[in-house]
Amino acid sequence: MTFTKDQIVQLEKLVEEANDITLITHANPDADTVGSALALHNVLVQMGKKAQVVCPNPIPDFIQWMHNIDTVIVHDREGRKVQRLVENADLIFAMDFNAPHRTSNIEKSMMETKAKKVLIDHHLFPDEDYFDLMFSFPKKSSTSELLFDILRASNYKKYINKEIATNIFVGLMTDTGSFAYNCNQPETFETAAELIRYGVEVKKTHDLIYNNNSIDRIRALGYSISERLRVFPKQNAAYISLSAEDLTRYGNGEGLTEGIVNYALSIQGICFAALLTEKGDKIKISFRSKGTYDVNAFARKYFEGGGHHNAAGGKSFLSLEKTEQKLEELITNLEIPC
Ligand SMILES: [Mn+2]
Repeated sequence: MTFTKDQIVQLEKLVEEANDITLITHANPDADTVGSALALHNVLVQMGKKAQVVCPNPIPDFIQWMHNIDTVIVHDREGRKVQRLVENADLIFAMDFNAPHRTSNIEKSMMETKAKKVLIDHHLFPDEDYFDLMFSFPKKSSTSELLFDILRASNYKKYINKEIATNIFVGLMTDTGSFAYNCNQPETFETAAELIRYGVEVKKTHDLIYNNNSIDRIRALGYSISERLRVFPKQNAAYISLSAEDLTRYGNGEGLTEGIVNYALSIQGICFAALLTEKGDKIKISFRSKGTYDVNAFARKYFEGGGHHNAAGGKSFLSLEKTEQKLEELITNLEIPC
C-alpha cells in the first residue's frame, strides 16, 4: 500500500495556497518526529514559504546536533508563540503522530486553528475526522521514510539535499533501532541506499546518535540495570522503574532514559519489557515486546497510551509504587508468548 498520485497533487495544492505553515511534532519528541519535521521544513523554506517547526516539550540532547535544530520553538519555553504559530497558520503538518492529543500542550491550539491539516505518520488509527489530507502508513518503518517517499514522488524532489537526507536518515535509523526492527522489507534498505546517494555519512551519523552518551546517561543505565530491574522469568517479562529521585541523581537531562527499556527486552527469554519513570504528577511508561505480543493494545487498554505492535507508550496517575503494583498484577496474569 502506498499513497496515490492524487494525494500528492492535493498536498502540492495545499502547500501552494499556504503562506504560513507550521510543522508540529509529538510530545516527548524523538528523532523521527523532529527529523521528518525539519526535513520538510527545509523543503518549504527553499520554496520561499514561511515555515516553522514547533515541539510541545524540549528536544533530547542526542539529536541537538541535527540540521536547523536551533530554529525549533518549544511550547514549554515559548507557549504563547507556539500557540500563535499553530492558530494563525494556513496549513499545519502533524509529523509522526496520529491525533491532536499526542501533542499534549499544543492540542488546544490544534483544535482551535482554522488551518488546513495534513497528517504524515506511521501510527495506527489516525484521527480521520481531524485531518484534511492524510498520509497514514503504519507499515512504514518511520515517518521519515514515508516523507522521503512523498518528496521523491512530488515536485519537491529537486529540493532534497544532504541536510534533508541526513535528518531523514536519523529518523529512519532510530525508529528501526539501527535497522534491527520495523524494517523487514527491502524498501527500507533501498531508501537508506538512496539517502546515502544524497550524501549521508553513515558512520558519522551513527556515532552522533549512538556513541554520544553523557556520563550521566551511562551511569543511569548501569544503575537501572543493577538496581531497578525486576524480572518475571515465568511470564517472560521484565521492567525497570525509576523514581523522580533516581532521575534527579543523574541530572534528569532530556533523553536521559531513552532506550533503557531495550536493555530489559534484550534479556534472554524476555519478550515484554517496560520502563516506568516518575515525571511530576504522573508515571510515564514505555513498553516493548519481541514477536507477537501486542504492546500497543496493552498500553491502550491499561495505561491510556498506544503506539506500535512492538513499541508503545502509556501513562499512569497513580503513585510509582501503585503503578508498579498494577503492572506486576497484569504481568502475573499475562500470557506472553516468547
Ligand atoms: Mn516514528
